[in-house]
Amino acid sequence: MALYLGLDSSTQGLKAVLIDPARGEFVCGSAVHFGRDLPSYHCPGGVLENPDPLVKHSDPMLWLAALDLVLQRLQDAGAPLAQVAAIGGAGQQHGSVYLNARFPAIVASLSPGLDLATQVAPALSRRTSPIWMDSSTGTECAELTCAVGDRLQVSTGSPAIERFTGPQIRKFAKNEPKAYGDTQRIHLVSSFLCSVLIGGDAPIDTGDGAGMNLLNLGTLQWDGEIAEATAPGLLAKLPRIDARPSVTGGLSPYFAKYGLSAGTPVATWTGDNPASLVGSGASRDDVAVVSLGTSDTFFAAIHPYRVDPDRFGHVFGLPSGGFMCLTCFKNGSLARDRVRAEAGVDWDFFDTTAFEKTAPGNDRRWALPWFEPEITPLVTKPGLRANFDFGAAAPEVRIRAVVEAQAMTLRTHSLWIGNFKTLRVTGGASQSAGILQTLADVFHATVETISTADSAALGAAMIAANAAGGIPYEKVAASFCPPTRTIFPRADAARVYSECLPAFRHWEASSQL
Ligand code: XUL
Repeated sequence: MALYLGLDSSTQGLKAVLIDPARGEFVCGSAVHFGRDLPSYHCPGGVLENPDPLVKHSDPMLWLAALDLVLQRLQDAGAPLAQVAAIGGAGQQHGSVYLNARFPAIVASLSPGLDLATQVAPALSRRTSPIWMDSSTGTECAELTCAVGDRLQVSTGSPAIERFTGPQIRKFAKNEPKAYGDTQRIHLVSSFLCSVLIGGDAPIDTGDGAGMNLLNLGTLQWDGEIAEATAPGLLAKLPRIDARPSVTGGLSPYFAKYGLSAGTPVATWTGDNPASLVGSGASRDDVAVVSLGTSDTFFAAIHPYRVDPDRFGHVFGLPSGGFMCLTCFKNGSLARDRVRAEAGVDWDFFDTTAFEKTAPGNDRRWALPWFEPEITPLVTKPGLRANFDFGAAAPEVRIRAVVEAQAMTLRTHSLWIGNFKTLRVTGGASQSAGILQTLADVFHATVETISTADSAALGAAMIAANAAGGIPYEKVAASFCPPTRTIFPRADAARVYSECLPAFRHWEASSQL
């Protein structure tokens, strides 16, 4: 029996799923929550505290501690890890790990008697990792735009973006030149964890690599001119590119302590969004995915290659071939949770009761929960925006105002990707009946969910099955991603939203400052 293990190192935790493609069955899964399970790293929500709301870093050793713990949990639960035929993985996008000259020797000789974090810590040339939530590189983005011009977006799929790795590296090289000089290798979260698994230097795939403002999507290689404009000597510090995830190495003997076999093929890791597209069974270009996690993202496979005229969205490589477009919203599940908690209600109320007690359109009361500086649209001064007295309103009015506004902002900023008749909704909030119906009505589209909300971990397992087992994506998707729920748009509600969209867009634009 050949089983495939998929891992997803996301913002708030690490998830694992084990699948059996021959039987079309999920075997088991496990998860680690960074804040609850590893409190000694002081990263509740996956982020270190910082007085500057624009700076968001995490501790890369936390991700390694979580890798040890999730494998330990799988072993303790009796998961048949000896039957794992290959491992795949996904990581939160854009986050970067800075490593010194000792990294290759350290990962090549990991001792099973010690944990990963203790052994790998001396290989860091920068103790913390900027992650995708960081918006502190406005100056560096302006400098890169000035140096490279419009070619940056045309060649890399995105204009200079604050959270993207290139501007982050530029800021580090400018502010800490000595530590930058000591850095021999800069990995993404995905390629860092993959390197530790194989005990070597893993490549970066084009799905995650395109989130760096450094990869030329025409050649599928690093763009030397852009790399040099970003930071001196950067090209030599970047791993190689794997144009399409393939088997990149064998599992380090360190992991035999969890019952996995040394030498098990490991596929090149990718970003959580490209993996999620694969794991949602949406590699076709007539289906878009709405992923409702720490970030809310809207993405779809695209043909032919095109970039966002409004300069918010991105183009990434797609692990199953070709390209995908994506628009990302920073205030996703954490913002919804804060609105729920401040309204003093439970999730049943948020997901269902609030929508039974109010009507679609909410009398045009909208609220955008920009508690953190927002990415789409660009908002640097955080704070909730509402066009009514939010604090004085009933919980159900506040909740509908937030859910409808989030659905309308998703619609507004995804139009460049296309007008889709089918949306696959994934991520934690895909369990919410109120959110699903609102998305169906606002997009005037059929909304589908699949059996797992962990589509990135599933996608990672599917990538491993394809890369190592040669199993076609369509075949695994047919077993693991059929729709389990279908929600249809309601004509009356869809009309209400179509009528208020122009006014909403006007209000959203005027609320950015
Ligand atoms: C995508 C993005 C986020 C992260 C975290 O561009 O920044 O979705 O991948 O999930």
